[in-house]
This record gives sequence, C-alpha cells and structure tokens, in this order.
Amino acid sequence: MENLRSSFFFKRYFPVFPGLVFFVAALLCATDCRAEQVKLAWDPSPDTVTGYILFYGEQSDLTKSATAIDVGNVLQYTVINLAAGKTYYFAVKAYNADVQSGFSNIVKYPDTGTTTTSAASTSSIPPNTLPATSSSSSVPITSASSSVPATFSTTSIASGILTTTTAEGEGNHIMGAKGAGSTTGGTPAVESEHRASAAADPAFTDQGAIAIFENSDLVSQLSVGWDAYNALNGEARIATGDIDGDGKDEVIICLGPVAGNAEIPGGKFQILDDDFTNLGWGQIEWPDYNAINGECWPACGDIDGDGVDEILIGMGVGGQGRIEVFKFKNGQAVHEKWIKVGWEEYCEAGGGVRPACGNINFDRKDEIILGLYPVNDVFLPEGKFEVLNGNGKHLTWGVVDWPEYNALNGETRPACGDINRTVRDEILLGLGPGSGGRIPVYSYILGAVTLKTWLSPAGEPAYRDENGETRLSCGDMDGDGMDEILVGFGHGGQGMMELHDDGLHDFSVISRLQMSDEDYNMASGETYPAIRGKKLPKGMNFFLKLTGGEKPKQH
Ligand SMILES: [Ca+2]
Ligand SMILES: [Ca+2]
Ligand SMILES: [Ca+2]
Ligand SMILES: [Ca+2]
Repeated sequence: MENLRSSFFFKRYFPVFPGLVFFVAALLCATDCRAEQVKLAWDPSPDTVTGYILFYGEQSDLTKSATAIDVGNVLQYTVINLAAGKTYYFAVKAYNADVQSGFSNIVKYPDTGTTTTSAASTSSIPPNTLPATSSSSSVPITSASSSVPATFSTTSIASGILTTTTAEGEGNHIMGAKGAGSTTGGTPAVESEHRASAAADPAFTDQGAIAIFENSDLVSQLSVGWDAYNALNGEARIATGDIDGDGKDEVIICLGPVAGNAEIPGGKFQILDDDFTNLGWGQIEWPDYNAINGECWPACGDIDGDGVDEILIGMGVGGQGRIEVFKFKNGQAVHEKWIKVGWEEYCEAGGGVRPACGNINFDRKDEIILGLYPVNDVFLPEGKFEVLNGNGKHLTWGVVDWPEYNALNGETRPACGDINRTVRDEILLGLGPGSGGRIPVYSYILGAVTLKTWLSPAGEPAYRDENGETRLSCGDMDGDGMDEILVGFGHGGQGMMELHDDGLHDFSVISRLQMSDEDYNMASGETYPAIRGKKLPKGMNFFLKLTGGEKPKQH
C-alpha cells in the first residue's frame, strides 16, 4: 500500500522567473490520502553546504522537542512511520563545516490550510482615492551638483563616541536613540506641541545620545557626531543594514529638523561602521530641500538583490514624497536614484515619507514600503501606505483597517520582519498619536496587502491614553529564525522601549529597556528604536517544499 502511494509522489516546482531559484510550498495530497509517510523536497542552498538537517514534530515550534535527522547532502527525503491521523510540522536547516543556517519555512502535514497564507481579504476599506498605478521612480531633481559636497570630512565634526565601545559588530544589539530636545519647526503639527513642552526644559546635556543594549544591559552610549546639531535638536532616527556586504550591520542616522537654520541638519546623515565607529556622512542631493528642512528618515534593504543593502533616505515635510537611494561605495554614500510616493496630491502638499524595506514575497530582493504622515494638519494620509518593488515601481496600496484612526490622523510608520517563519517578511505598522499603542500586521498576498493580526497594545496604559504612537524595528534577537519587534515611543514614553517576541510566541513582551537620562525621560521620553539581529549565513536561506501523494489525473 505504501509503495502504491509512493508511486504517486512527485515533485512539482514552480519556477517563476528564469535564473531565480523560486519555489512555492505546496502540499500535493488528495483529500482521502492519509499517508503514514511524507516526502519532502527543498531547493538547494545557493552556497556550498555539507548537508541538510530535517526537523519534524507535532508542534509548530520546532525549536522544542523536534526529531532531527541529518539527511546528508540531498534535496529530498521521505519520512516514514508517521502516526496516522496526527499533524506534523517539518523544516530543514543547511550546514557546512562552520555554521548552520536558520530554519527554512515550516510546512504542515496534513495541510489543513491554517498555516499557509489565506488570501481572504479582511480589509473593508479600499484605498479609494488613489490612482491604481503610480508615477514613481527616477525623478530628476534640480541639479545633482551643489556647492555643498555630498559627503564631507568627518574631521570637522566631533567624533561622537561618549563612552568606550565594547559592542562587537557581529553581536545582537538593541539601539535606542533620543528624540528632539529643543524647539524645532517643520515637523508634523500633531507633534509640535509635544516638542514645545520638551523645549521648555533646559537643553539636555547629552542630546543626540544613542544607547546600545545587549540583552537588557546598557553596554555603550554613542552620540550623533555633530555637536552643533545636538545642541539645537539632537534627535537621532536610526536604521541598521549591511551596506558593505560583509554580513555585519552598519548604522544609518538621520537627523530631525532645525527651524530657521538652512545649514543644520542640511540633509546630512551619518554612517556608523559595524563596531559603531564613524564611517562618515552622506547628504541628500537636493539643495533646495536641504535649505528649507533637511530632515530625513532612514531605511536599509537589498532592493536590487546583490547581497548588499542600499540606503534609503526619505524626505520630511517639503520633500514632496521623495526618497533618495544611495549605495555605499569606496567609503561614501553615492546617489543611485530617486523614488517618489505614487500619490500626486500628497506629494504636491509637500508630504514626508518614512521608508522601510523587507522581502515580502518569495524572491531574493527587498521590496519598499512607504509610510506617510500628516502634512501640517492640512493633508492627512488616511492610513495609507504604499508598497513598491525594489525598482521603485508601484505594487499596491495598503490602508490601516481602522477608519476612526484614519480619519483623525492616519499616519503610518512601517517596518518589515519575518515574525512567523514564513521565510518572507510581514509589514508591521507603527501608528501615530491617538493610536493607543496598537500595531497592525499585514501580509503581501497575491498582489495586495491583507491584515493578518493586531499586536496587543504596546506601552503603559497612561502612555497609550495620552499619546499612543509607536515606532518599530524588527530583527531576530535569539536566532530562532523569527524576528522580534522592538517598539519605541513618542513624547511621554519615558525613554522606554519594549521588545516583543515573534508571532509564534504571541508577541509577548520579552523585556523593557529604558534610556539612562532620567531628566530626558521625564521631560520628553521619545525613543527611536533599531535592532541588529542575527543574520542567516549568506545564501543559506531557502524554502522547503513538501510533497505528498496525489491521485493520478483522470482521463
Ligand atoms: Ca557591514
Ligand atoms: Ca543591494
Ligand atoms: Ca522580494
Ligand atoms: Ca527570534
């Protein structure tokens, strides 16, 4: 009987693009098939491996009590002697002489469909006023050259290290940066009153500080390397990414606006090496914008699939929805291209944009998610966020599944992470003031974004009532192949950050971290979060495809 069933097993791959290794997890089993064995197949690791380890068990968390079989250097394996009527979960890891990869995606057998993505739409709010296609990408902006060098010597600026750095580049780190410490202009109106109250206090002595945590311990504190900026604002918006392709994350620091000063911040952003030493500065290649605002929002992602992260710099208000993409070459941030929000009215109103990158489908390039925010109270983004491919081409619009929030504020602050081991990223949204710490999770399925779940509200109850805005960063802190979520807060957040576990662990709060400056925490308490998590060995991230029995086609 088993031999008969085995004869029906076959591999069916779904190559989509020539040259890309691209498989879809699929269970090929007729409804009456209750095999006691199951045949699994996976695509090869792009890097040379010694072999593969197959894990399986009756619970989806294969880090616990799973059976592990070293199957050798093969691309398929049949597990026998499975108990009939039980549900099993399977995943594989690759290994070589030195390291193991993370887990592949998990496949379930029998597949009742609950662990695979459901295309059922839960979104009742179509992004109605938006054009179906956007005119994005390659927006030439004035002249590329200006009297201000695109990058400039770091020697004219303070070194920025406040305490001895003990942090290693390959470790896991949580970073928290301070928000504004004095009055600034040009920011969304919903934030201006918060900023004003922070400014009522004397300037904080270590504005521009960025705290580095290992687990729950504060191990180091850095500072934005520009004393004049720190004295006027000191807000540090941080992102991490491997911009030189050595497997370790660098840090990008964008700066907040300074009203009435055309030189500061001037569109400049700082780049720290993986050991947190200064690598230098980049600058937005748009002198007019730099002169009127010059703030920016950073993100990193490998949007062209070459294994090295690009640097994406979103403009603030007055930037007309533009994002500049840089590559890090020869120690400098070099302009690559412009991308633009595909919503003309928003851009014309001067809308700012917070970018994020993540691989939300099953290829090997990051997509781009664009978060929007209110423009001086005159133009609300209505909860919308745009999804682009790595070339800047519009893919779809999402909208927060919360009409009341969208009508009052509608700000979106995206982050991407593989929170449930699907070997692709979900889109998480930090929301603006009035959102009560609520964080929705979206999946990109069949060309649309679909609400997957909401996290339990983040932050203390009092904060959720008074402000409630959240800022997110995702990364795998414990090496189980699923990303944790670090949540920072706005004004009134008391300098706290919350680390939430992945989705298979209910997003429960793992730890709470606090900035060390008590005066700042009481007066302002904003934090900008960033995670530097474990990374899979390059090329050892792959998809597992489960095959089962299938009836012959009827003739
Ligand atoms: Ca690196
Ligand atoms: Ca790249
Ligand atoms: Ca992708
Ligand atoms: Ca994890």
